[in-house]
Amino acid sequence: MSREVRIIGAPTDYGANRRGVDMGPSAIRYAGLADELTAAGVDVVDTGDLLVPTAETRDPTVDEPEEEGRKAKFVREVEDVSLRLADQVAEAIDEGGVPLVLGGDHSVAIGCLSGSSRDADIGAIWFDAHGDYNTPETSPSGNIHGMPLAAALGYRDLADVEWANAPGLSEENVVWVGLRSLDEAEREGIRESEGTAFTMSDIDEHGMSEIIDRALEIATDGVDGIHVSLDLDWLDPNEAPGVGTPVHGGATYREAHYALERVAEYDERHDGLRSMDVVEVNPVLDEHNQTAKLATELAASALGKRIL
Ligand code: HAR
Ligand code: MN
Ligand code: MN
Ligand code: MN
Repeated sequence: MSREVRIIGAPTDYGANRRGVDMGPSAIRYAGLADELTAAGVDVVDTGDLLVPTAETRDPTVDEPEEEGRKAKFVREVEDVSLRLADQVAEAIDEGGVPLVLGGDHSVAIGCLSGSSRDADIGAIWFDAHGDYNTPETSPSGNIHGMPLAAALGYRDLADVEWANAPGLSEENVVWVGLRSLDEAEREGIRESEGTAFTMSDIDEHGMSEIIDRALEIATDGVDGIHVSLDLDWLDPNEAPGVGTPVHGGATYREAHYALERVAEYDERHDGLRSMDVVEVNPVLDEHNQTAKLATELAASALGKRIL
C-alpha cells in the first residue's frame, strides 16, 4: 500500500506584509497538486482548508507584546491558527500519513513544527531566501512570517506563551538552505545558533548536490524524522515571481528540484520525511499561476516523483 499524503490548507496572511498569500492553497490546488502527487505514487487525501477569518476583520495590534520595542502583528490570530494546525499535523502523522501544509504565509510553519514534533525528535530543513529567525524584539517589521523558526525553537516566544514552541525540534538539527536576505540582529542570531546555515554563496561554491547532502546529514542526525519547509521565495524570482518578498539570486528550477528529489531519496531509504509545508505563494503577484504550479511540482519531487 502506498503512503498517504494529507493536504491541509492554511489560508493565512496574518504573518505577511501584503495581502494575497491567503489565496495560496486555492492556487496550488488549481495548479494541479493532487495530480502531481498521484504521479509521485502516493495516496492523496485533501482535508480542505482551516477556517481562517479574513485579516480585514481583525485588529493587528491587539495583544501585541507590550514592552516597548516588541512587535508581532496579529499574534492572537497566528496563535489560533497554529494551535489548530498543530493538532491536524499531529493527527495526520498519528494516522500514518505525511501532512503537506499549504500556506499561507510562513507563520504556518509554527503549527507544522509544533505538531510534527509533538511526539518525536525532529530536524528541519528551511528552504528560504530569509532566515525567519527574528523575534518580536529584533523584527524590523513585526511580521510573524519573519519569526517562525525562532518562535518554534522557543526564543523569546511570541507574547510570552508556549503555543509556538516545537517541543521535539532540536536546534542542532535545523538547517537553512539558500539564505540571501537577513536582518542585522537576525544574522547575529543565526551565527550564534546551533543550527547550520547554507547561504546562496555556499551553493555557488560547492554546488547544490554537496549542500543538500550535508543538509540532510545534519538535519537527520539522531532524530526521528524531519520537517521540510519550502518558502517559494527560496527560488529565483525569474522562476517564482508570485511571492510577497522576492529576492534576486535564488535557487534555479533544477537546483530546487534536485534538492527536493534528494529529500525523497533520503525518505525512501529511511522513512525520514515526517511533514512538509509549502508557503508564501502569492497568486495576486503571480504570472499565470506559475509559482503555484512550481509549488506543486516541487512538493511532488519531495514526495517521490521521479524523472525516470
Ligand atoms: N526579515 C524580514 C522580516 O522579518 C523579512 C521576512 C521575510 N519574508 C518571508 N519570510 N517571506 O521568509 O520582516
Ligand atoms: Mn520564509
Ligand atoms: Mn522567504
Ligand atoms: Mn541531535
